[in-house]
Amino acid sequence: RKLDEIKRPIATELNAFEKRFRETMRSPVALMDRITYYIVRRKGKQMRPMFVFLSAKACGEINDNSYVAASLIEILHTASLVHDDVVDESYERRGFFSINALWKNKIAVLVGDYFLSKGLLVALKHKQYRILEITSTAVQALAEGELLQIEKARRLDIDEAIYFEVIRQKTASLIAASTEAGAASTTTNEATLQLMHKFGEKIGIAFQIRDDLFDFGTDDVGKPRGIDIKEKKMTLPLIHALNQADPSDRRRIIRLIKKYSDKPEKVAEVIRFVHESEGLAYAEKAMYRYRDEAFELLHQLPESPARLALEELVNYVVERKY
Ligand code: 2DE
Ligand code: MG
Ligand code: MG
Ligand code: MG
Ligand code: MG
Repeated sequence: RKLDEIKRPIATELNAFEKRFRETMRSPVALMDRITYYIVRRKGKQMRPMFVFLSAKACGEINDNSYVAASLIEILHTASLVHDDVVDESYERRGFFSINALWKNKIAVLVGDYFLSKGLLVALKHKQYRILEITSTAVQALAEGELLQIEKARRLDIDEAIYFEVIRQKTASLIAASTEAGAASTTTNEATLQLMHKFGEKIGIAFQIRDDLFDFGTDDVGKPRGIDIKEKKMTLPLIHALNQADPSDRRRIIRLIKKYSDKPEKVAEVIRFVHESEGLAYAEKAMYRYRDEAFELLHQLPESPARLALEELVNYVVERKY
């Protein structure tokens, strides 16, 4: 099903959220306001607010605190992407120029800092300490994941275990915080919160595996290919392909990534190598395993329209084309 249909049980809330979010983000500093406007106009698919509200609804009645959770998550997500593009020296985001591309690193760093503090203050203002704890824990994991990734990318010594650790921290932690914080806005049952955290973590891992598959252009539409290889980012399809290769192929491919990852024809050769191995099928299988584990957790909640929509959102995450 399409995203709009999945949104249906929370359509009113999402619309109200968007308005509130724009208000929250206002700043007396004109430059800040201009950049915020630029970002808000190019918003993504709003998957994280969807996870927050659907999780809230699947565990209780949506209330003001659900909006606090959604705002906080969306602000932190935005901050993390602004900083991520600085870290990755990436000049494009969602098909548009990134903040660092338009305003340079100095400003992008400050914008990210501003959003981060703004987000934390939203939770404090409403005295939502549990939600503040959940999200702050996620931000810490984001930064740790990024650092771990950089540390390992330098030596290309990423094995499967490290790969999963990196994506658990840099991507899954924030989706886990979305489902958990959403739930925390409507229930205080710690067992449920733990369940919703694990549920989000499984989705997040599946989400990142799908994203990493895009880089090899398994589907004809969507994202540009080979960016991760260019950045020497070792992702699951490649890691598996290298594990299966004989030593001479392995050395040849590693050398290409190490020395020639700025040459498009060499990147294409690495992509071809992964296509000719079992790398893509292997990563897809892993992704579906995480999806199934997410479903198993979700099915411990009582049946409801929100639970059903969450299930469809999970399917959307793994089947999406961009
Ligand atoms: C995206 O990974 C991961 C983003 C996490 C970034 C977190 C940082 C810590 P990708 P894409 C920088 C700072 C956090 C704050 C300020 C809240 O693989 O392809 O680079 O979307 O993803 O660029
Ligand atoms: Mg990036
Ligand atoms: Mg990054
Ligand atoms: Mg990517
Ligand atoms: Mg991405």
